[in-house]
Amino acid sequence: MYRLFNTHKVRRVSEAGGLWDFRTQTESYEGKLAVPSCWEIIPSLAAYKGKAEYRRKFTLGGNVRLVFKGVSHTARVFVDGEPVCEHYNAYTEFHADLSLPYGEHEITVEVDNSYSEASALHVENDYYTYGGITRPLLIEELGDAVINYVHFTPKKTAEGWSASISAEIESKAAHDATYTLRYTLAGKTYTAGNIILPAGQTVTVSGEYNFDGVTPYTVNDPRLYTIYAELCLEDKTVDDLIDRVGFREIKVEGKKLLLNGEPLRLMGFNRHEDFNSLGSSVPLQAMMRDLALIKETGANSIRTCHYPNNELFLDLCDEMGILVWEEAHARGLDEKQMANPNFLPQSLKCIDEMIACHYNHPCIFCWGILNECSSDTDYGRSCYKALFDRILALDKTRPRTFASNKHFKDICLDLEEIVSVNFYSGWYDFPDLSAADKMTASLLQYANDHGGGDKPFIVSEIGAGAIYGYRTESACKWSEDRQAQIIDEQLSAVLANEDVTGVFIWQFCDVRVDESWFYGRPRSMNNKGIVDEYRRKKLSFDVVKRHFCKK
Ligand code: ADA
Repeated sequence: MYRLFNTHKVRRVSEAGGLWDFRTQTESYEGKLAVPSCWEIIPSLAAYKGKAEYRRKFTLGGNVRLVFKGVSHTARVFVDGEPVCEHYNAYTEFHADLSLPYGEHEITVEVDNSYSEASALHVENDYYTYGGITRPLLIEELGDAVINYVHFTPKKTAEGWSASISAEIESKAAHDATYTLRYTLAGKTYTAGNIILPAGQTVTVSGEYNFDGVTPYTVNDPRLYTIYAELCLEDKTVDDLIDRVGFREIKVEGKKLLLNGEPLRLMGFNRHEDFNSLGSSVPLQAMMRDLALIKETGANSIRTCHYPNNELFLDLCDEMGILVWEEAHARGLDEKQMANPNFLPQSLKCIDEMIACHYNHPCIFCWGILNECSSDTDYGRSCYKALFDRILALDKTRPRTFASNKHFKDICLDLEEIVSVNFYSGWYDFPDLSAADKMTASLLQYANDHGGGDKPFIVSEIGAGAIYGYRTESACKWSEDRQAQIIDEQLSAVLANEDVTGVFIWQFCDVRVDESWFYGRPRSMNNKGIVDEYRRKKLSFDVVKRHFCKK
């Protein structure tokens, strides 16, 4: 399952999941492997870093699109031995378009999860880069023309709602043709007019449309509408695309973050895609488990630290009215790592792919970049600016932010619409400012004086570690008792400050980290979850619930 709804009626789409032939480059393992999954589910591959190859034969023909929802972290795709595409980054979708004679064809996917100079974003880190075809793989049968995407931008008007809708249409034909594009939404059909599509070209079509009698999307009533786009030749629908949208506007007004004019107070968690022995290939039922627990705490928001998430998870957040800070991939890169010549191109491509595919999700309220990277240096600032500029070029409707740990040395707060800071008073104690209330006030003051004034201020990470099951009267560090105490003090201080627009606890669940992080990461895990990797609640779970549910 790749979405909570069918994305096509006319275009034939099949999931190329199931068992593929699989072998590692070192030949330490040869056999079958499930797609999607992480190869770490095979005991002997639990710590495998390297290349592996997937192979499977399919009977195909005509214009075919292979859609990879996520391969971790580098993929090279071959059909009948011929290279057809390659892609870097585990967390964004890519596709390969083929024109094949009908018959049996062999698809080979070479996957690499090792670290090297070629990989600027997947590096040794405080989360684990798993290996494999970790998200769904689709085979789509195309006609002569394809709707690549439909982007829906709702706008509040005096009468109700309007929206601009833009669609990208790609020709797969050797001849020019003229099509009609139409949208059906909320029981009405809108014709976007005739589209002249030159052979082999791609065109973008935009228009403004009014919608009356629609219900807005809010946290308490997350009303979703299906938009059905059809590309027609004469009166025959030759391609289509189904997506879901919400009538909602996100605005920043001084320190307020507004959803349809109503101020938001975000209370939530940082959540890595990591479900104990399944790794980053988290199935729907496990996503539901996480969201049920998150909802139980009274949280209303999730930060997808530190990369774009599986679209199925975003569909669930849309349905549940859980607001999402989605983030382009990067964590804790210093200036030297940001100077890797692959860093900027890989970061820009991640932003392009993230926004192209996730633009319509009403749950996404902001785009984040470059968590705790080098926002205290001139070169670092030039990178932040380049990435923020790219986001603005692709989406003018959502605020932009980044989670900073540079505190009183940050020189990038003027580049964003929301100021976000990470600190761990009581865990990673800071000299003189160990108390969360003093730290919050000082960081607010610094933001006001350094380009971040009159903007929403989010505490994007705060928390402490605890080993599940370790409880002791001494409440020493790593005990659940101490984690509960620290988070209690942190949330009391942060939520008492009216200038704080939101708080995200670090983190929802314990996750695996690279072994080079073992020092300070017992079990080679990041143990700051309020549940462990098996989603077993720690003492801090009820502390968070008490704060988040406080009226
Ligand atoms: C940082 C970082 C997180 C995690 C956290 C921690 O704030 O953004 O990814 O590493 O620290 O657990 O220390």
